[in-house]
Amino acid sequence: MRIDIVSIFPSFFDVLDISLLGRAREAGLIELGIHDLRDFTHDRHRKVDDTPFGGGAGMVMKPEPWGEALDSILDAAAASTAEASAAETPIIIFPSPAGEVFSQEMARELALKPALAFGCGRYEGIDQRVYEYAATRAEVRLVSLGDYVLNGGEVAVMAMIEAIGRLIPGVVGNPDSLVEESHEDGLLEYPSYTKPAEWRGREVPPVLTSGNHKAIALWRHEQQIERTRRVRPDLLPLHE
Ligand code: 6GU
Repeated sequence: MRIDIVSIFPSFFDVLDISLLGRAREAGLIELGIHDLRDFTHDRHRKVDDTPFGGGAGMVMKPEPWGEALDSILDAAAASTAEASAAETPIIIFPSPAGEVFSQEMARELALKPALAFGCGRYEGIDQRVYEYAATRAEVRLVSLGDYVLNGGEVAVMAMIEAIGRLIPGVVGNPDSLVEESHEDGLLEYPSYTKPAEWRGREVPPVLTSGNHKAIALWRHEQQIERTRRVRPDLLPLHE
């Protein structure tokens, strides 16, 4: 998968060099392009924001640098896949608290795409015409992490890339480890234990050391239901 990111803090994404996603990049499973929005300005101060028309607090990101940044990414994608036409056109994702809420289901859907491009806004947002222009060239989605406010899209994009990246085939070494996790089956995950069987006076639930695989599977499922009912009852109607 090809992933492009536009941000005024490109070094924020240096951490993608390490850990699981760093290895996936070395293995050629993920190709990453990080772009500094200020490289698409032409003034001495590399200005990317301005005051809002109509007044109000805060600054709005100017459309011109965004237009050039998006053109650069989309033109490069088109050139590299001239024969495959629209197949490799990235889905453009703008992290935004005003977007649809990110989910495991969305991560699964996006992990199947050949290319994604993330546009990280700062300040009070990006000039609305940028979203409209982007939508003339590609599929555009506004995506939120949840009902709280971050200063900019960078942290949200990091979270999305980690959730999506680990679902790309080959990125996680043992794919079995992907299935028994919170949210994969719509429930929270069951509690896990490892050795020693007793630690600081606390014993592992006896069923786990019984060797009875059917009883273990049943116990784990009951734990999932109980935990989900207690912490996230909103998830349960799917299962009852
Ligand atoms: Cl995606 N961006 C910002 N700025 N704030 C958020 C968010 C995104 N998701 C939740 N809060």
